[in-house]
Amino acid sequence: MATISKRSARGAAERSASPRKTSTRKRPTAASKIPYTAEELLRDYRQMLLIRRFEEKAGQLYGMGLIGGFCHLYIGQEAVVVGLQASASDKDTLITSYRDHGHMLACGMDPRGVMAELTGRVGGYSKGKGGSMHMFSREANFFGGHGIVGATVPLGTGLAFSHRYNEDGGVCYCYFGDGAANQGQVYESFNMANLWKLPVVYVVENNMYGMGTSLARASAQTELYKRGESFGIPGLQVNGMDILETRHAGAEAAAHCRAGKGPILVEMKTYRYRGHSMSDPAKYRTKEEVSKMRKESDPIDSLRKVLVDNKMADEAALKEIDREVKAIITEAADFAQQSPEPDPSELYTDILVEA
Ligand SMILES: Cc1ncc(C[n+]2csc(CCOP(=O)(O)OP(=O)(O)O)c2C)c(N)n1
Ligand SMILES: [Mg+2]
Repeated sequence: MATISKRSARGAAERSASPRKTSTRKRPTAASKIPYTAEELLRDYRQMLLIRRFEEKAGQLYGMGLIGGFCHLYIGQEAVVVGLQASASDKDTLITSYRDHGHMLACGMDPRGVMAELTGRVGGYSKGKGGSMHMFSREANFFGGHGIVGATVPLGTGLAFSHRYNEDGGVCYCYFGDGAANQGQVYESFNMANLWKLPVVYVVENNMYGMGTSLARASAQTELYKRGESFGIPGLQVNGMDILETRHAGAEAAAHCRAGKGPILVEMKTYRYRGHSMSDPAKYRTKEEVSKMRKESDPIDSLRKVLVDNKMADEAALKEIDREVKAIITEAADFAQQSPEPDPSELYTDILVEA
């Protein structure tokens, strides 16, 4: 099987002489030494590209007035969820915020159902009644899609409790943002999670901004991977723009939880290229900042280079993947426009009315 490069025998001896313990630390950037097969990395490439093209299409449909309400795009952050999902099992659960389209696709949800929900059509995951921030799939173990900032942390901790209580071997991947990281409910959850040794990977997607406020302006402590320390939760800081790093961190985090060691906190340093939502005037950062990130750190371009440089795929094979992904997205967009709008009688179904 093709690998990027093999770890040296000397390196292996050194590692076994000093056994690694999981503690709060920055992950060293040693991506080129991590072996993955061409098959694994091509899967990552395809997944990241699927998310990128899906989001670009959603942005277009929003611009055409076919998607209403809020729409938060994940463009730039693709390596985070794709790398972590590489270690997930079919028993594991995932919960995230409103910036959720990429997570749904990475969980294996159908792009047609997600896109049709965005356009408010019956073929959508919530029959066109939920929209971007309110989707769910029991089959894919995707538990939303939540508009309330920070709420995914106690909810995800509850999912982890159910894994432990039911002894089903599952792990919950619980995502939240750098802005959410300052909420009190996050720390109440951390306390319980480590007290009860719950199998939860807390993933803080640090994209440097909460709406228009930078992390530095909002946080007294900006090294978010350290936020679990006072509860005894180990933390990892990871380059979330590099799929090799996110994959490796995902494997380590999943192994930690599956070994019964309780929660782990993974800070993914990442970046969103688009605004907070489609209506963001983006006055809080410069165009140069965005274009520098796109040019120097794009996760898809970087992986493409790794694949070509290491002869794991040629340009023709990558072009074929681009073509396949484009066809899937075109089909999803067609489906989302052709699916009918919900019947007005649907206003009275799937809702809880308290007398
Ligand atoms: C409890 C709550 N407070 C405020 C808001 C408004 N709000 C929506 S998104 C957001 C920023 C959150 O930023 P972050 O957690 O960094 O996530 P990102 O949008 O960067 O993915 C805020 C304040 C909300 N939805 N819920
Ligand atoms: Mg943020």
